[in-house]
Amino acid sequence: MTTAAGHDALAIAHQFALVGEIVSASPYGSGHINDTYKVDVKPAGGPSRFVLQRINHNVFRRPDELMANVERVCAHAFAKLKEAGEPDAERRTLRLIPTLEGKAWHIDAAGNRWRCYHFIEGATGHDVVRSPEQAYAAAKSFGAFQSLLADLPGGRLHETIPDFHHTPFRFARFQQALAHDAHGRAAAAVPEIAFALARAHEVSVVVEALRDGTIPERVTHNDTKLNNVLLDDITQEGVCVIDLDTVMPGSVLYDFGDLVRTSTSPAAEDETDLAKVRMQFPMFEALVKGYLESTRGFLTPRESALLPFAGKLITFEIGLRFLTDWLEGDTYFKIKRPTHNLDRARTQFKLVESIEAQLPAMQALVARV
Ligand code: ADP
Ligand code: GN1
Ligand code: MG
Repeated sequence: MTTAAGHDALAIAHQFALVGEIVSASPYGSGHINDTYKVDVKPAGGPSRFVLQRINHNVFRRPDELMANVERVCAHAFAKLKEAGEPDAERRTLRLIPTLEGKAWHIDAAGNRWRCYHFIEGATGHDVVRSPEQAYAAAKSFGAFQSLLADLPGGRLHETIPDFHHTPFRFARFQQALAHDAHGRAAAAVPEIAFALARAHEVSVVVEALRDGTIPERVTHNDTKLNNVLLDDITQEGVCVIDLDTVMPGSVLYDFGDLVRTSTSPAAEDETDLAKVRMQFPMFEALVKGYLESTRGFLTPRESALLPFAGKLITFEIGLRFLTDWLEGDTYFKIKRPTHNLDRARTQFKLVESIEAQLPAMQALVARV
């Protein structure tokens, strides 16, 4: 079967070393970047579901380097969990299924890169946070993930998207898009553009701290939105961090910042009723608690002090990226309606406002704990 995206995922699934009869491959999940399919296999004694993904090579220009990173990260995380005697290690980290040729990824006739993972059963990625327990679990999991990768052997990981969280570069790109206004859309986003321009002076804080060495570079996830960690369906505990495409050198502030963006508001990322969008303090408290629990061993005082600001910065940065994509004609993020990217930008900026209003209280909380 060929999907709307034009790929015969079922045929591709047959390129992987799956035990049993492959019965279907259907679109799955709500990611904005890759094409994800759930593959069902008629059990022949083994696992019966898998995740098949086509890497979006317009976004990830060097997919082979990306897969080399993913292979290293998965192998290291799994080995460490096993070594630590984790009984549920098979569910706690992504594991690649090799191709029939024994490779970690498959290249199809059109040059697309495909990979296949074990399906993490009994756990779900949530688009919207429902309870402080979920926020706590997500932050604890991403912190534990950073901790697990702190001793990754084999040298620096590839930068799968160079300057991914370089907020000043993101800002410059936005200014370029605005100057060109190639699709005549700027007129429809006057307040959002003014909002962005008014915050130019804050965009350099984290990249400058990295540059002058006041905070360290670490191996970070860089895309820690809530739905990139699967939570146990029964206990709500964090089970497995997924979406490893952007695992690369970065700052822990990028990871904590995106947790604030995606795990404190009761509204979806693309909510159009802005009255529903706000930073809920109990969720932030839960994030801080969970995150510090798993990172206390290595986090520096300067990193801790910047956690609240990181929430504001990364929410602003992603809002800026949505607004830029809107101005550039929706070439990057998948959209489901014409104003989707503009709606997403508005939601992010509303959340930035809410964070700004509570920043002193957020900083006081972090200083206290
Ligand atoms: P994207 O980069 O497009 O966000 P993801 O890697 O996050 O792609 O995958 C998209 C969705 O597929 C996830 O949000 C999650 O719901 C689901 N998913 C991905 N990998 C697995 C897995 N190994 N087991 C179960 N579900 C998965
Ligand atoms: C994308 O892949 P996904 O959907 O988890 C994006 C993130 C954004 C996010 C916004 C590689 O994440 O940077 O923060 O959308 N990933 C990439 O929802 O650009
Ligand atoms: Mg994802």
